[in-house]
Amino acid sequence: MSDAETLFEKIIAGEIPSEKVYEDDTTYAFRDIRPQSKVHVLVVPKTRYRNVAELAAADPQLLSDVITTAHKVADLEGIRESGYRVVFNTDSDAGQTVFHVHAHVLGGEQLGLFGR
Ligand code: IU
Repeated sequence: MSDAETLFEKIIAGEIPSEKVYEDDTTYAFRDIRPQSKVHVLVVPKTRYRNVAELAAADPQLLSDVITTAHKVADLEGIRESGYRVVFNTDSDAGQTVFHVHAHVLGGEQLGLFGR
């Protein structure tokens, strides 16, 4: 397993420091080190799957937990009313770099359009 694959497991285990926003039995949320918007939080399931497609196929309940945590993060960050975006980058063309599925929660300002 490459460092990129094990990185988020180390963050969840507290072996690599992170700015935790929320944690429960199945998910962990922390601030992205290179924020793309005023609020940029990553939500990861504590069990590793490569991407959201694999997670959806293997454990739909856990995918639901990740989504629920993403919206909880929006509440905690005070952006539920103003709006926010939840994104799963999936494989190469989407620019996925860490192959431990994670939802990006983005907001706190007007976001740009999708695409290139
Ligand atoms: P992607 O969807 O795989 O491209 O997103 C990976 C994100 O993980 C990216 O936004 C990085 O800034 C972020 N990240 C991090 O927060 N902490 C790290 O140690 C590393 C990447 I490496």
